[in-house]
Amino acid sequence: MPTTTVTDELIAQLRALEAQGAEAVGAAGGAEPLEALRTEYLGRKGRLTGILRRLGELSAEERPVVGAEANRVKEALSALLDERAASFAAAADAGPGIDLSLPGRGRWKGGVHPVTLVIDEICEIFRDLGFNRIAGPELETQEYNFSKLNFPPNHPATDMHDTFYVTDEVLLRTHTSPMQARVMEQFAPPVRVVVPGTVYRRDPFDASHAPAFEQIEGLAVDEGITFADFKATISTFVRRFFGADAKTRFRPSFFPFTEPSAEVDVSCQLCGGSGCSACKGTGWMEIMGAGMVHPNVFAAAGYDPERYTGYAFGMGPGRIAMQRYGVPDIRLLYESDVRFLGQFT
Ligand code: 2U9
Repeated sequence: MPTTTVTDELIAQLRALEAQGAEAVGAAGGAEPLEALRTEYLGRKGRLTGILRRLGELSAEERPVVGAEANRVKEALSALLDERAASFAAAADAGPGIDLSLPGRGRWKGGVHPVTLVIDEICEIFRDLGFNRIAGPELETQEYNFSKLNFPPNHPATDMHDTFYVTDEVLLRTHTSPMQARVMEQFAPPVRVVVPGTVYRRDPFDASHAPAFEQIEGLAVDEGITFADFKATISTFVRRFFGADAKTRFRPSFFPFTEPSAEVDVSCQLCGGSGCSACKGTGWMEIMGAGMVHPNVFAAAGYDPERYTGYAFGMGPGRIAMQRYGVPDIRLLYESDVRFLGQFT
């Protein structure tokens, strides 16, 4: 059996020191404990020096062998200590109070606003029914917003209390209908368009009113379009949007730009029509106003009212989004609170 020499013993001790030192450096929690390790292992009174005290027991031939190994271990540990110290220094430069053990932050993912979701879905259904999606200007003239749509000159909607005027003639559109008048002036029938967009009214900002909100209007004009076409198109839309079991109800109404006019209800999505608090016990939810385009509106746009007929409708996608997603206060739609909006991603 080979006898263990002092040389073997010292080299074994140096290698054990290297392994322990490497492990301790890896486990160090910060710059200060790291510097304490440097002193403990490589300092003047440190553990490496402790091992080298026994060099005197070696012969002149053996001493350089152990000395060379001691230098290698010293350089290896020194490099590990320097490397780790540099990484602590870089973290400290990045800012105070950084806790490297914290898990990474989740990345915020943008979502689609619930009103945009509803607008896109409605426009896609009407696209399948042959309607083009268009947009128009938010600044409009009194003429296109009111006069060309058969509003009488002193209609209450034209009042300063109801409409944001920029000048006597220019205003923030109160509905998307002016764009439909512009479409009729530009294109000969047949016309089928849906116009989503933001509209403005001087309403107080409360749980059920907003001074700016979204609207989608539709217009179909051709020879021979009847009220039956209108009812069939809207009933098809209702079944596609609200579900195959949804029922549609048409009630007489009045708008300056349509004659006859109607309001459209859909059977309540919560109670199925039996009556609940959401539909105030009626079993129905109002979703749109509509009607056959008034002959005066055709005449103002340059369409022959004797030749062409058509229907138009308007709805509020914000209100529909509130019904669909159970949003109790319209202000939630416009406050850009990511805790609310994040639910729609
Ligand atoms: C032209 C001719 C007729 C569009 C119509 C309504 C009835 C209507 C409201 C629903 C809720 C607006 O968002 S809302 O506040 N709209 O009741 N809109 S008929 O009629 C037109 C439009 C353009 C040239």
